[in-house]
Amino acid sequence: HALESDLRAALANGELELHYQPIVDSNSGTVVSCEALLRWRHPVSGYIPPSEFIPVAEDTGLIVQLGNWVLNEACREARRWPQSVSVAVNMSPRQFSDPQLAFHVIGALTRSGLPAHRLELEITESVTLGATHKIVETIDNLRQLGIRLSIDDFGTGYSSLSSLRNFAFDKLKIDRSFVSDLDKKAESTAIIRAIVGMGRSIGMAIVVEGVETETQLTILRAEGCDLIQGYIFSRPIAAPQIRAMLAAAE
Ligand code: G
Ligand code: G
Ligand code: MN
Ligand code: NA
Repeated sequence: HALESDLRAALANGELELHYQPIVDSNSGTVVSCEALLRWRHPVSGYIPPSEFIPVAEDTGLIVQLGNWVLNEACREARRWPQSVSVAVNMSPRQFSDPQLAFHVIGALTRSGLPAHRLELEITESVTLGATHKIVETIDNLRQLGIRLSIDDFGTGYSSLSSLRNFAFDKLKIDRSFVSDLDKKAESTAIIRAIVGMGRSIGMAIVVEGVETETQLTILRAEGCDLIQGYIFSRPIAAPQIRAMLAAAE
């Protein structure tokens, strides 16, 4: 694959960057965490979205190296934020087949000095689906260290009910597809209400992604959604900007 060698070069040449999007307490407006999102500026092709290169990285196995870079970079950045703010890192299924995963995560925490409770790992059902005994054990070990676990894109089929039975998640992130028609379809509100009720009853905090309008925010607050992520507060922004935003809010 042509992108594969370019991606290797990108890792070596520092073409990759993490941007961060705040996740905000829906009542107080306080930023509680920021999600790290990969950005790649290719020297010839320009911006390449993660939806294009993450699958290539997964297919070629490069995701392990890439994922470790993300872990290290995200922890190092978060160490500079106020202590009340955590960092959320997206994890690919392939990273969980790496027997060294726990070792890499602990390494990123140790090198950065970030306490474990300020690192959240976001996983989709594709991680939990074929989960072997070994993967379940790895996830348990990570949680015992104090690392938080979120189930991402909940409701899409990549993350759904069966995962909740076998894994203890701290947070449930409702996929943004449920938000876009919130002000038009009563069904969407009913679905969100049901997810919030279920999440609550098994002790998970609820994050809603993709919130763009005041109307959506008002409905979500009324439904008891704790945490909001979306353009209404901020798009994903570069590290210096997120640092400034967090410092200004302190
Ligand atoms: O910002 P947005 O278009 O940027 O992100 C698109 C998708 O790429 C998201 O679904 C997200 O989960 C995925 N993604 C972004 N950064 C990372 C990363 O560091 N690791 C993995 N595995 N996926 C990522
Ligand atoms: O990992 P995940 O699929 O959850 O990544 C979040 C994705 O959602 C990223 O691509 C991010 O840029 C995108 N996103 C975050 N907030 C909004 C929003 O308010 N509207 C839209 N359309 N996309 C968003
Ligand atoms: Mn995510
Ligand atoms: Na998502």
